Amino acid sequence: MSSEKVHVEHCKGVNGLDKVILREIRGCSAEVYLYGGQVTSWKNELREELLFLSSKAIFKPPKAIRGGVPICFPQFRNIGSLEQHGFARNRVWSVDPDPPPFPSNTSHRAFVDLILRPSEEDVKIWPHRYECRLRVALGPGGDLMLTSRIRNTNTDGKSFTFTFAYHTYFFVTDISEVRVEGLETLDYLDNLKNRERFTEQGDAITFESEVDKVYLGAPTKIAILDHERKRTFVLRKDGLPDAVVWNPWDKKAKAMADLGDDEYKHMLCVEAACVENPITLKPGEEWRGRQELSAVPSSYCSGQLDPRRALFSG
Ligand code: TA6
Repeated sequence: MSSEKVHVEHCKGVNGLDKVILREIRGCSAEVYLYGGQVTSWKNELREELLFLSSKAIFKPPKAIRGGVPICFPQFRNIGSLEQHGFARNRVWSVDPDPPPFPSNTSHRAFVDLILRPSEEDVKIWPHRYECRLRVALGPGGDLMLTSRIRNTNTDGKSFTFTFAYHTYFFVTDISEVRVEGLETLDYLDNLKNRERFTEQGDAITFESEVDKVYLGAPTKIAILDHERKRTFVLRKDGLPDAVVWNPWDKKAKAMADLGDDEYKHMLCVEAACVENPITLKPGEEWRGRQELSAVPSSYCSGQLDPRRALFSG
């Protein structure tokens, strides 16, 4: 197999949908479907799956794939007239043949550049033209980087405003043994209480019932500790000031056709997002947002994050 193929393989996935497999020499991998521009798998060098993907996920347009990292654009939640979380995750993206050079060109070899432009149908439901680019890159150490660039390409001089989220589903061993660090004392909007604003208490967040909160002005680094597996996920974000935390718990899980009744126990959504202050772009302007995920042994992270690693040191 050519070295290029080792790192990037274009193939068919579920229901014959196009997907790209990214591999690194040490055995870690990631998979992204052109449908939705959606990462559906991220494995470490032991081939352990680190993202949650519902056993009942529907790989068939127009339903979004339940799990991995759905892209919420041009809106997060149904603020506007569009369906919840916008339509980017319900569209087939293309491989970007000629991406503009990335500001921080990484030395990674396992990456793919995707692009989504509106169809004439899309323009009818959201009257704007844009280029929504996504680079999915797998670092040599197994880190998963998602970088989005959204450019306003309106020719009518009109600006547009959007909200955005990487709706990341982490796989956890047992949700009742999971802690999230980094969101303490922040203000949040509680989607279970009509988006009312509250302030989080002073210690790590734990889970014993449905949670659906948008934390405002969240730090660049958030840790998700899977106590059972002695594994900590570290989410680093840039250009995405907020963080959504969601678990449907038992009742909501039962009501979701594309989620197993008990699967809420093995998932937690922590989503780098821009919700509170929507982004406005004039024609020609571009926005960039990034999230980097890593999975490390929990012994390294018990209450504080690794101060040695600067955000996006690359
Ligand atoms: O991110 C949390 C949330 O907005 C929840 O309110 C819940 O609706 C979840 O997203 C899943 O939404 P979806 O449209 O993917 O079923």
